[in-house]
Amino acid sequence: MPGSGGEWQASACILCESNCGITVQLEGRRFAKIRGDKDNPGSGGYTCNKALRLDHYQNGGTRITAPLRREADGTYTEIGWDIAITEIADRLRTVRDTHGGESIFFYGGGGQGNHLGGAYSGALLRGLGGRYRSNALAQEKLGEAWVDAHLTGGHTHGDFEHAQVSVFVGKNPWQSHGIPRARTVLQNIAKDPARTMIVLDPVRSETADLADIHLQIKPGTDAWCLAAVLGVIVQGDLVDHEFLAAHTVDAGPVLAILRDIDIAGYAAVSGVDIALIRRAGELIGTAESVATYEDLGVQQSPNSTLVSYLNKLTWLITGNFAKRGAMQMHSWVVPLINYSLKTKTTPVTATPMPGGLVPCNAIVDEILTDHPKRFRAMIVESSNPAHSLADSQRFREAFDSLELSVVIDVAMTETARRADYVLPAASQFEKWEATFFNLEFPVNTFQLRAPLLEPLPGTLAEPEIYARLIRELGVAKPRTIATLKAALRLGRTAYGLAFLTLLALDKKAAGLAPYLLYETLGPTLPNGARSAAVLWALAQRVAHLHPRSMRRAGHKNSEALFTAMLTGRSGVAVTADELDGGAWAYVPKRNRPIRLTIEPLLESLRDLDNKDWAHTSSEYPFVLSAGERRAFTANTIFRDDSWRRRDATGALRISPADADRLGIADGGRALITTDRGSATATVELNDRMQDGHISLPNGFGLDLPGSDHRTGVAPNDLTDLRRRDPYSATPWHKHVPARVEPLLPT
Ligand SMILES: Nc1nc2c(c(=O)[nH]1)N[C@H]1C(S)=C(S)[C@@H](COP(=O)(O)OP(=O)(O)OC[C@H]3O[C@@H](n4cnc5c(=O)[nH]c(N)nc54)[C@H](O)[C@@H]3O)O[C@H]1N2
Ligand SMILES: Nc1nc2c(c(=O)[nH]1)N[C@H]1C(S)=C(S)[C@@H](COP(=O)(O)OP(=O)(O)OC[C@H]3O[C@@H](n4cnc5c(=O)[nH]c(N)nc54)[C@H](O)[C@@H]3O)O[C@H]1N2
Ligand code: SF4
Ligand SMILES: [Mo]
Repeated sequence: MPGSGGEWQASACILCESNCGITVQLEGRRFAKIRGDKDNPGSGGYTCNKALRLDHYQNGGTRITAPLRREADGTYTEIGWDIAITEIADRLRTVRDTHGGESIFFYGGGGQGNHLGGAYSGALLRGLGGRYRSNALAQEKLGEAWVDAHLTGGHTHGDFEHAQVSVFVGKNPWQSHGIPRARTVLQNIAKDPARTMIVLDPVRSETADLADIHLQIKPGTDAWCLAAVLGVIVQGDLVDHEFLAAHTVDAGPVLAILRDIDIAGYAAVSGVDIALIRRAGELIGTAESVATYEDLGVQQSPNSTLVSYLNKLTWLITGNFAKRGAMQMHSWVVPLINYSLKTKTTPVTATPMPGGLVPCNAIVDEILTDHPKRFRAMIVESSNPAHSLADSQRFREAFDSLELSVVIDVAMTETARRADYVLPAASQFEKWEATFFNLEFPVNTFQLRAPLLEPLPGTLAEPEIYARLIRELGVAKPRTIATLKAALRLGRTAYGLAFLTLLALDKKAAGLAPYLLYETLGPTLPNGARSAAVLWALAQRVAHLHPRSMRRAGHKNSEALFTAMLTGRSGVAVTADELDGGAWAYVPKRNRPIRLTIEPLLESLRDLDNKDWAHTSSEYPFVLSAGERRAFTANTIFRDDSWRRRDATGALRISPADADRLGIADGGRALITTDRGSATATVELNDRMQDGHISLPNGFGLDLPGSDHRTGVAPNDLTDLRRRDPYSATPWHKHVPARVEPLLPT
């Protein structure tokens, strides 16, 4: 019985994509004790400092416990679920009938710990005839996804456990993780004299402290620095010609440009000693194995898609793919991004949608316009775009202008506070939950988490919320459901056949598949695990695409895998592969051989000679990184400031020399101004920062109920929608021109 306390129960941390396994001992509804779960096949007992604070998520913030409707005067009225579902369905129907289903836009579908509900959201959107959706990946990973689609045809992940050379490009895994057991892995690399770590970061991050080579570039100059590193590899002929001949085509034009790179000139632009760049290039070019990880430091900075391409070229031209210690591809339980090369565009501004997602920086202009195809309604789930998207002011204007807005969340967030309807979700520890951050190789794991507690009265799990809306909209034929139920009574084999026949005959039913599973298979699953119904189809998908890897992980067929997922409380291995060569099985046919030339990006590479790397001015002389991961940040998942043990105010970090010049003391207050807004922060003198570079943490500046002041700065009060990448429209959150002025103590 959930919530009764006493025994240790398996679950997972929901604060970052590593989703380390935890076990929890309850006292009533409180998390009395939390430990790493040694039985978790992904994390093996590891956690970082943050997992132990999870009670502040479950019990710290103020929950919503009834559906809310916004009235004309801006106040909210609690309404019952039946009324909420009827009214929302009515209004969605009106928008659809007046403007078409494509004017209904879905945002979110999961955060760092909860994707199971999102698996059902697509059924609602497609049931309404909607086509456009997005989430936070569309402000970080779209450039990388576009490059991946051209090169290996899918997501790659480094084997840092074994890599001889590990390279972190704009990534601080000591704080942000992203690789299993990150701190242990980093310390092992640092301890081992035979292994090397290279870090590209303008800040001397905690990861840089452990590195052998810290390429401490000027912010925003990664493209020049990586081009110089590639120049060293090509000009020193450290290229793996055998790999190129066997597995790639079109290397010629790439190598030709790199042969002509002005290494000294580019090193000078990046502000890094040329000797260090040479050493980095030589190490990468001669190592047994190289693994790299690029993240927000470059993906939310100038030239991000080009940098992604250059990063991938470093390991491709040196043959560091599909072997032990190198870059690997992996299975997916369900892909989070679409790696098709056919990029659709948004309806109003015709912005390309790599990965199939509407780029976050395009959303405002898809709403705030009189274009007939504009988005008119928005459903937001498990996300807080009024806080997390660039230029919050503009986003709020856009959101407020919608004909209908619905937010599904556990708390009254910055986004919920402006929605027409707010629907209260059960927390991630009160329902069946999972993430699809299953990105590992050679063993890829998945964990279906059982609820630890009964849902707070008045709340519902997302799959049930979507099901109620779909039922009310009446978009599924009752006969379809009756047929599937009848087939299921004959057994799962008959059910599977009936399902396949249905999908083949009825295109509309295919879009509703998760909902149909929920209504038919769902109620037959043990322990109320109705939300897990969709896993049955996902297990079939794994069995269909990767039968050998699935069997190697110990599952003889899809039913066995489904049962293992349902019953393996600490998680299960889904696929297992050979470290050497196994990853090729995941490269789509169209990407074999790998075509190395991406013409527009080569054009951008050629252009670097003429390009200005600086975006500052006399008015805004600093580069602000708005949203740094620190020891006590976790997006906006905790809505309770007391969870933090340090950096309680979310300090502005600045170099001691800059602070001295400005006359600001440690602990003093400063005014930060950008072309989009200004904010005040407490200042921390920090010798990790180079002169001219300042940083603010992510996740601060929340509007909490019952409090009339914010703690720290909401970073997107300062960021600009228009500063974005030309290919993927990803924002420059890490590169905001800014001014800093001292404030007198008040
Ligand atoms: N503690 C904690 N961990 C988290 C999260 C959290 O909120 N808190 N969030 C999770 C999420 S959603 C994500 S996406 C990941 C992100 O993980 P990371 O990308 O590692 O996080 P950041 O700290 O935003 O940025 C990484 C580094 O980029 C550097 N940087 C800034 N400008 C530049 C530049 O111009 N070039 C280069 N090369 N580097 C630059 C910063 O100094 C910083 O060290 O973290 C996840 N993990
Ligand atoms: N300036 C700047 N902006 C950034 C970044 C940056 O570095 N700088 N980082 C960007 C990145 S990488 C990311 S990933 C985004 C993150 O930003 P968002 O995608 O907006 O996600 P979170 O802040 O993680 O918010 C998660 C939401 O889910 C809610 N929630 C928690 N549990 C549940 C549940 O069980 N059900 C439901 N329905 N809701 C739940 C929480 O209350 C919260 O509102 O921010 C981006 N924005
Ligand atoms: S690494 Fe991420 S998932 Fe693991 S305990 Fe820390 S915050 Fe939680
Ligand atoms: Mo993220």
